[in-house]
Amino acid sequence: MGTSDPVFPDARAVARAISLVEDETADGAALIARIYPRTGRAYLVGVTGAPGSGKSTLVDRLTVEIRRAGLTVGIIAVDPTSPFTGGAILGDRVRMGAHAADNGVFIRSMATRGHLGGLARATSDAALVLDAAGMDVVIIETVGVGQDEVDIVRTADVSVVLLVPGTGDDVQAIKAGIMEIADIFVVNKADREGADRVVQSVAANLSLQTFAPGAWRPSILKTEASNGVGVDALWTEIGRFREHSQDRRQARQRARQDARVRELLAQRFLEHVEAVLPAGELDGLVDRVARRDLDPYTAVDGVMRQMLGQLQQAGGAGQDRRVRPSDRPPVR
Ligand SMILES: Nc1nc2c(ncn2[C@@H]2O[C@H](COP(=O)(O)OP(=O)(O)O)[C@@H](O)[C@H]2O)c(=O)[nH]1
Ligand SMILES: [Mg+2]
Repeated sequence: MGTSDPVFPDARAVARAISLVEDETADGAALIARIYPRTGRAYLVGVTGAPGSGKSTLVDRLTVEIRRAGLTVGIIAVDPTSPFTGGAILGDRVRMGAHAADNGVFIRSMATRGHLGGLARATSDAALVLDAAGMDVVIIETVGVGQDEVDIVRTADVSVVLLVPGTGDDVQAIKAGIMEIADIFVVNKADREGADRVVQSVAANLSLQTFAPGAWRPSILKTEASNGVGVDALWTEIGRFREHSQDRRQARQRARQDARVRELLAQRFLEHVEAVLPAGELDGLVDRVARRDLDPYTAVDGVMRQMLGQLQQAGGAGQDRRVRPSDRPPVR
């Protein structure tokens, strides 16, 4: 893995870098700034499914398949609840065991809580590190709950959604809005009773959707991850999707960055406000809003005006710095 790369001389350097960006330190931000120009090469695979659906097992098998194709693999597992891995740290060790002698594989578990800028931010920064470290494929494994996690998988280059028989998963997926984000459905544990029913119900649901001519129609595959059955077909299918979606990959990458830039802007602006407002002023505003003394919109507008006033002062005349209406991003 990127042994000639001075930023990441070894796996330990990669691990340290991920810790830096995970904790959202100033050093982490500086690191991202340094490595960003060399990112964008890795192919991002999002894998989601309920706890116990076999994500980790499947990802491990898929990794073997990808290594066989001569590519390097970075794995980010956002799933410390798995009974199989028994917690993040142990999970890393257990899983690294299978690929221990292979420096073309890097596995990292992410805590699901405690990220200042949110889980999606921490995960995509970790993915950038693995990308810059020269990983050809970066797999992000998440439990498909919560908007954060759905977002992570939705904006990957390819989204793989795992379903399993016997859990009403087919119905759940449709409810949770996961149908819309899947590029490839995988019915894992196909050795179990009812796999074909899941396939049929997903197919039935897809048949109700309309697809533009030439648009990708999500495929449905069956796997037995624990036996390695169907995993090669999944890798082939990911390749087929990659071919098919070459033009749209740029758009997805842009969507990923769009979310990141806006999120970061909102967060940094709030940090700025908290740093420059006199101590207690924001809390005072919140108190007034709580007392119904002031409505939240007026409160925020007031703060905005105060901040923009400061910016204009700092920028002197600042006329040419102002955003022209045509330069403004579309309102969302
Ligand atoms: N019967 C069967 N069990 C499987 C299959 N794939 C994974 N498992 C088992 O399901 C359990 C949960 O797997 P794991 O990969 O930890 O699921 P995760 O929580 O989604 O990451 C483990 O005991 C696996 O051995 C499969 O295809 N068939
Ligand atoms: Mg797991």
